[in-house]
Amino acid sequence: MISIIGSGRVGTAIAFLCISNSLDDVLLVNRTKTKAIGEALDISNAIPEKSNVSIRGTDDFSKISDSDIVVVTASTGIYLKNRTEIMDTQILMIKEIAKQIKKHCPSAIILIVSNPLDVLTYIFQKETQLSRNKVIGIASSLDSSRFRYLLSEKFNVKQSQITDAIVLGEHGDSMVPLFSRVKINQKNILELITEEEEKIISTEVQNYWKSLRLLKSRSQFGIAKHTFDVIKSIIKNNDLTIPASIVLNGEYGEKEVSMGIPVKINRQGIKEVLEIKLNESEKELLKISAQTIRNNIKLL
Ligand code: 2OP
Repeated sequence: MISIIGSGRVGTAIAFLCISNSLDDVLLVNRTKTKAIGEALDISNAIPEKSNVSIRGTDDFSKISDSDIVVVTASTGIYLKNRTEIMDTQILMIKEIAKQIKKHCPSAIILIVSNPLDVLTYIFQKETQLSRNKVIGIASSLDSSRFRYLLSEKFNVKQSQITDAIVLGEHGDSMVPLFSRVKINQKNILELITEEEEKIISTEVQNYWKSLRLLKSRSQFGIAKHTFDVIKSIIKNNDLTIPASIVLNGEYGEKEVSMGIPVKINRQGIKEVLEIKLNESEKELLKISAQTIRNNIKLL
């Protein structure tokens, strides 16, 4: 069973994908019980005819006890300028959720989607003391999609013509799009782009979510699909290599922080942390990103 904490736009979009693809039973958990039940009633109608999956809504945490996977999408409010704006209340919330998960389903794999993503992933792992391989923050794969999209627009090519566009580090202003690896039609992008253009694209990737705020209020489908892909890889035990946030233990020279780095995911959660080659300026930017997240953790 997949439990989804929070049945707002993101939680329900993830639930819809899981149910319409018959992945597994889903439980929506929300503070407002009627909202969870209502969303479940709606999404129930997307169950394929011959499928055995079901979806229910509740405000009762004890019902998550059979979960193999718990996805945390809950939010205590709206932030407009920065994902750390409502950090204090988000921290209180994640600590409460951590307590409930520890009590009811301590062997589940946990996917953190709420913001500030890296700080919450770190706090959750520290609070629960679950294996770091079972606490995965989903965001850098979304940021990587945005990077790929923006490059495809700039170079007027299809997204499929762009490979190895990866974003690492914080899901925030210090995120690090890695230009050195990107290829457009097999050709290294560094032969096609100036440093000035790199800076512009980096800023656009960082600010992508703000455009969504402006144009449609909240991001929803992109993050839902990336989270669904991770759930699917865990349930089907198919290796998936993406950048995701994990508490680091010396990888990339970092400790006492969670941030987006390339990982391999399967039924065990994070099966492997991958250390890829970065150039000197990327290493430097990643260090700054890790420090930015650590500074936020220290503020608590
Ligand atoms: C996003 O990047 C707001 O973190 C959310 O879309």
